[in-house]
This record gives sequence, structure tokens and C-alpha cells, in this order.
Amino acid sequence: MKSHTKSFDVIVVGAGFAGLYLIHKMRELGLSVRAFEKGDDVGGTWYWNRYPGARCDIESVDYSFSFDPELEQEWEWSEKYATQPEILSYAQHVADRFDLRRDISFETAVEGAVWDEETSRWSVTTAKDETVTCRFFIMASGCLSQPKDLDIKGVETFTGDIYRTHSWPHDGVDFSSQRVGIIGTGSSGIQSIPLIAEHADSTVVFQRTANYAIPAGNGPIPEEKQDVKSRYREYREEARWTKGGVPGPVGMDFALAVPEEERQERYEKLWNKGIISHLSLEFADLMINEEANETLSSFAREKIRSKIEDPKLAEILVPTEFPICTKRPCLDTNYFETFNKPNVDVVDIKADPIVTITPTGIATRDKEFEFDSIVFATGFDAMTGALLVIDITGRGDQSLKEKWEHGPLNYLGLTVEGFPNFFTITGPGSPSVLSNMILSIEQHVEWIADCLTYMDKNNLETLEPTKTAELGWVEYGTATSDMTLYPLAKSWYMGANVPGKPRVCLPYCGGVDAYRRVCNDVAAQGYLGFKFGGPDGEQMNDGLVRRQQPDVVALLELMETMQLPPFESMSPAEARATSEAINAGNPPGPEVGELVDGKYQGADGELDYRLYRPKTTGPHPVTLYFHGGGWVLGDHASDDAFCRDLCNNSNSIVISANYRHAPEDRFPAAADDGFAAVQWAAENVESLGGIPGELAVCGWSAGGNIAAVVCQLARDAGGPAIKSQVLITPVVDGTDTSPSMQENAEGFVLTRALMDWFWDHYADEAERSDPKASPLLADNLANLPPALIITAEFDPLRDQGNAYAKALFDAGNDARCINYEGQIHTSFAAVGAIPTANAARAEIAAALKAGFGALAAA
Ligand code: N01
Repeated sequence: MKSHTKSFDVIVVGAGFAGLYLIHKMRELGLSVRAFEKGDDVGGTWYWNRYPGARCDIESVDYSFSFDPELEQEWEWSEKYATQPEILSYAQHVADRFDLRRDISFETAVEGAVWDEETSRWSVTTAKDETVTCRFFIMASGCLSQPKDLDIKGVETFTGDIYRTHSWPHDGVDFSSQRVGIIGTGSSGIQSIPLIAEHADSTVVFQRTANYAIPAGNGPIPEEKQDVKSRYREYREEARWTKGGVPGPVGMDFALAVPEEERQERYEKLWNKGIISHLSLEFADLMINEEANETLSSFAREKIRSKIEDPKLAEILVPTEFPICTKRPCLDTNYFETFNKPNVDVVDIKADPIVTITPTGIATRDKEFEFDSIVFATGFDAMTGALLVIDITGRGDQSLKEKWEHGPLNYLGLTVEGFPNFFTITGPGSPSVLSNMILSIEQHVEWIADCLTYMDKNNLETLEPTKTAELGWVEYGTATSDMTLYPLAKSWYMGANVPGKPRVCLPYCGGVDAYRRVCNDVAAQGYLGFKFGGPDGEQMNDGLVRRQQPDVVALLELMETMQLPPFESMSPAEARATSEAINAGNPPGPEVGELVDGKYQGADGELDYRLYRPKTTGPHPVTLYFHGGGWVLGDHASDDAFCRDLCNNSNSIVISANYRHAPEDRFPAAADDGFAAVQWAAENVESLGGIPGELAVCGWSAGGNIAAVVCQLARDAGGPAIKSQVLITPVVDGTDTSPSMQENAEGFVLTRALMDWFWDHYADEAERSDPKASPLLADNLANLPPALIITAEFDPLRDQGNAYAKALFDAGNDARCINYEGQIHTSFAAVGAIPTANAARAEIAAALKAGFGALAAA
């Protein structure tokens, strides 16, 4: 019979590090708390995963609680990477020190939880047939705690011993004199295989996907970390504002932009450091550019290859199927070297698949293996498995399983719409497994504690996220992961290791620093994206915490930290030098077929151009391009990466023509040079390698202004013929006072003040209504080339771009405008830095291609 006796403020599922800290924190708030734990002691992951060689892959001084300075000082780690027993005893020490066990029911699995609308409480049932109620229900059940099903045929027929790394016998296993088969080469396999092989008579590893592993270089606490206790406060604070929750260098430069020799040197150092959280941070493009990643992947492959004596085995063991770091990289101690032993072998089960497990071993298509024991190191139903294994039912009888049928919808990885007063610690949608877990656990627990305090102060009883906020966060998370290479791997990050699991990137990939800012912003805005219930009725604080694309947010955050003085506070010379310095740090663009620098005759003397020729066989159509920079900054080479990208995508020769700049040469010098450039390009098209008549113009910002003006001038002069015009966030109206000028006046790189500064340098007030300065204000907008205008939601120039497209269309032209949500004025030219604008770049190229004739398209 069920008893309905107990009720708590807070119920916690799990007594790993998350559960332990939650109990402590909830007590601090004066709340009654009960944790339920399946095991018979604390420790979570470190309680269960007792396989030989189990260690943390985050350094001990980082993988530990920071919330109590005394705890921090009194605990001594013995090694760089602590063993499972040492971490378990740390968890036990924490439990003892804060007397946490008295609030934990051990050996008690939670089976279900139902939200009761009438009482605004959760009713939680356990496997011991007990039901308890609580106001807040918090899952601290771990990201890698629900094992993957044993999905290999015949397991039940095996008459020897079966072991699973995630629930290893507490007394250990003696493999001596045994023939052992091991399936799985993730972190658990790679850590355990060398130690199992050390004792077993023979060991055969069944590998489905070869994995990257870097040498752990374990030993005493490294010298540079030995004094950490004397500076732990600052060290921890630094860790909170890193990507992975571990302090270390972050490369702001690009792998593809440094010489091969320097790259190799840096990779060598990185390799020898043995810190996986630093790997992907060495260069800024390693996780967003496949070519860049390949430089590190191939370095790692060569390192691995050099450890394996038999080239045939090396072919199997060297990873080739995914970019490094898109699956969790492993730390190893003698893993690859183990295969040099005569009694250790590996079977590539992609080439020779396992057919069945037999009573005596494993049968592959080509061979039968006999074993005394089989070890499964086949991993977990990560991140969602441990949440969905419990039957959680929210408002309106909706189960979490139903809600998450197509992927884990949630807000901030912490809360779920329709499930009031329900929290997930390090849930999907938070950095969790891509970070130092203890640091992320602390951040979540502290955020929840602050939230509950806020509710208490404001007399609020329930909270849950709004649909808008939830959907917004999921979309933001997807946009973040889509910018990265993570989706390229069949990993558990992507849900790809469990048959039938939705393929979504489970963790938030933007880093703990960006994520912490998001969570802080939500709280600072009165818990934006949440609705609260209480005696005074419902309080809705709907909205999106991040409205710009994730890479734009990252750029804006970076610029804020740089605290550059605004351009408009500088002289033109200073502004140019600053702009050049910023440009120098931009990612390099892709390779093109040929790059030629030359001179053309401008309206008043020679000017530079840079020609980008496609790799394909010519002749090609020609796109004449005008750079951005408000008529004051930049030159024919300043949008180099964009021009390269445009050349490849549009399969046209891109000629970036310089023009005279203000204030030295004011209006209409730039416009006149633009027109001279188009005349020159049309006249010289064949000698430039172009197809006669196949000429388009394109420009960004002030360059968009010049391109638009040139089209009008060419029409009025009766030529040259221009196939199409593509105007990217163009300046088309010097008198603009539309809403975007106010809404986006500040905060999105191009400010209204800067635009005013540009205009002041370029043209007098009176000149600004001349169509040669403001093409939107022309009386005659008929008979102009087909136009594509690209605008950005967060650009002061957004509305004038839209207005120009409308005016062109109204005047009978083929004209359209695409407004890109979440983008800013500078997004589209920033190739490599703003990958979320790739779709817009593809659209620009497609419009140019469509404008060129059939011959060009062929
Ligand atoms: O699990 P995994 P894990 N037939 O999923 C293979 C953390 N961790 O327990 O790659 C044959 O990584 C599977 O093959 P494939 C860490 O975050 C940390 O090792 O899917 N093979 C893979 O080789 C880690 O990433 C530490 O093709 C099958 C392996 O089994 C995470 O936990 C230590 C198969 C599973 O690897 C999980 O690691 C341990 C099948 N049916 C774990 N199914 C440290 O801190 C799966 N595989 C160091």
C-alpha cells in the first residue's frame, strides 16, 4: 500500500555532485529537501563507473567544487587526473563534511512524478512504492548515467561473464588467464583496454569507429597548478568565463592563416600538454571550418600512427571518420601502444561485422572468437536517457516523453514549458557535457537557488518557461550547433548512438561563458521568458533572451570586451588604421583559381583593383564589386574573404575596384569612380577573361550605394548594360529617419552616429538628396537592372534597403529584398566569422548567377 505521508519543498533525483550541491544549497535557503539515489552511496557517475583505469579527463584542480573555500583548501588531489576511487572519496568527503547523507534516501530509484494542478505540487513515486510530494522537482540524475541498451544479438546466450563499464563490480574483476573480448572504443573502452590487456591472457577489441585519443601525461599535479590554492578565487572566476570551464589559452587567430611550421609547433605543444578541453581552442576556426580542423585531425592521426608498429593495425586504429573534437576526444595512457602486444588484437567491425554473440564468444561474419568474458563499453543514452527513464507528467497529463518525442524542448537546458517548478541540472540545451561538469553543476544550482529566492521574495508559487522563450532557446541552440562541425559526427552529442533517437545536438555549443551571460541576463530581466503563478494571479514575462544570431552575439560580446573607441571619435587616418588592424584578424577566405592585382582608369586617375578568378575553366561572367567602409575606410582588398567566397559561389570573376575616399575626395568622387570602373570593366571584359555582356555589380554598405548609383548612371548614359545588381545592406538614403535608424541606432557595430560621421565626411547636407548620393531619392527608378537587396534586422540601414527594393519594384523593375533575422550590418561580408550568414551569401551568389545569361551559367 502506498503511503502519502511525506512532503518536501524540494525533491532531488540523484546524489552525484549535482545532487550533493543541491541539498546543501536548498538547505541554505531554509528549504526542506530530500534526494533519492539508486546506489547505496553518493558519487553518481563515480559511484557506478568503477572499471579499471577510470579517471576524470578534466584536471583534478578544476574538477572540484568551488563553492566552499575551506573545502577547496583542505582537499588534496594526488594526481593531475584523479582516479575514480579518489573522486569517489572526494564526493564522500563532501557528503560527510556538509552532513548531506541525512537528506538522502539511498537504494531508492524514482519511477515517476506527476504535477498536481490543484495543489501546485509534484507527486513523486519511488521503486519502494513510496509517494512523496514537493513544490520543486529537480533532476540531478546525470548526463551519462543511463546506459545504452545492449543492442547486439545473442547477448543472453553467452555462458561466460559479461561486464559493463558503467556498472562495474565493486570488488573489481580478475582477468588473469582469461580470454577477453571488449566492445567499444569510447572513453571507457580506451581507458580500460590497456589495464584489462595487462592482466588477460588475450584481448580482442571490437571497434566500430576508430577514435582520437591524446596522451594524458598523468602524474603529479603539474607544476603550474601547484600553487592554485593560493589563487583559487581568481582561478575559479577565470574558469567561469571560459568556453569549457577550464582556464587556458584561447587562440584568436586562425589555423588556416598561420604558416604550417608554426601550426605544427603549436600542435606539438598542445599534444604534450594532454588537456582535451584546450584542444579545440588552439585556433578560432578549428570547430567551424572543416579545412582548419583537418590540420589538427591529420596531426593527431600521424601521432597515433607513429605509436602502432603493425601498419595493418594502424589502418584500423587511426581515426578517419569524423573531425577531431566533434566526438568527445579521449585521454589515453598506453592505449595505442597496447596493440603492439602479441596477445592483443583489434577487429574492425565495420569491415567484418559482429553477427551474434554466441554461448562461447563472438561471431563476426568472417570469424568465431572464444572468450571467457566480454566487456561492453558501449556508452550511454546520453543527456535525455536518465530524464526520460522516469515517467514525468506535467500540466494537462502531458508526459515529458511525448513532449520530447522529436528532441528535448526546453528553456536554457534548465526548465520545460508545461512542467512547472521542474528543473534539470546540466540538461540538454546547456553546455553540460561540453564543459567541466562540476563548474556547470554549480552554475545551475546557484541559478536555481537565486530563482527560488526571487520567487519567495515576490510571493510567487510556480514558474515555467513560455512557449516563445522555449522555442527561441531551442532555435538558438540549433543555430549555434549548426555553425560548428559537431553535426558532422555520428556521436552521442547528436543522439546518433541510440537507434531511433532524434538527431539533434544535445548540448549547447556556445561555451559556458556565453551561456552564463545568457542565464544572468534572463535573471537580470526579471526572469525573462518565464511565467509565474501565485496568489496574485499569473505574471508573464515573455520574450527572447537572445535575438541576434549566435555568432553575431559572440562578435558583439567580443567587441564589448575590446572596448574600442568608436570610429567617429577618431580622425579618418586613425579610423583607417584601426579598421585595417581589425581586418588583419579576420579569417582568411577560401582559395580561388587566380588572384590578380592591377590598375584601372578611375574618373580622375589610376585606381587599384583586385581580380578573383574562379578555379573553373573560363571565360566567366564578371561581377564588379565595391567595398564597404562608408566612403572613408577600406580599399579594393579590404573585403578579400568575401570576394573570394563570392567568386567561388557565383563562379564569376569578381573584380573589387577601389574608388577615391572621403574626406580627401568628397561626393561625387566615389560615385564617379564607380561608373568609370563599370565602363572600364565592360570595355576590357575579354582581356580580363570575362564573357562580353555578362557584367553584374555588387556592393556592400557604401559599396552598395556605389553599385546602386552606377546602375542609374549606366541607364542614363545608355550603357554599359548591367545584368543585375546585388546590394548588401546598402546606403541608399542620406535623409533617412525611418524606425530602424532609431531602433538600431546603437549596439550593432554600425551605429547611427557612425553613419552620420561617414555622411559628414562624404557629402554636404544639400548634396545628400542628390540621387548620386541617395539613389532612393531619384525621380526615375524605371528600367534598372534586376535587383536583390540584402538587409539585416539589426541594421540602422535596414528600412532604407527595404524601401529601395520596394521603390524599384514599384517602378516596374524585377526587385526583391531579403531581410535576414538576427543579423547586423557587417554580417554578410564577414566570411568565416559569421557562418549564420552563409545562407545569405549563397542567395547573393545565386542571384548573380541567375542574372547572367545561359552561356555564363553553363
Ligand atoms: O561511451 P561512448 P563511453 N556495436 O559512447 C561503441 C564520458 N566518459 O562510455 O563510435 C559495436 O563514447 C561505439 O562505437 P561508435 C565521456 O564524455 C568520460 O566510452 O558509436 N560497438 C563507441 O566506440 C565519454 O564521451 C570519461 O561507432 C558499439 C563505444 O561503443 C562518455 O562518457 C571516461 C555498439 C561507446 O563509446 C561516454 O563514453 C568514460 C554496438 N552495438 C566516459 N554500440 C573520463 O572522464 C556502441 N558501440 C575519462
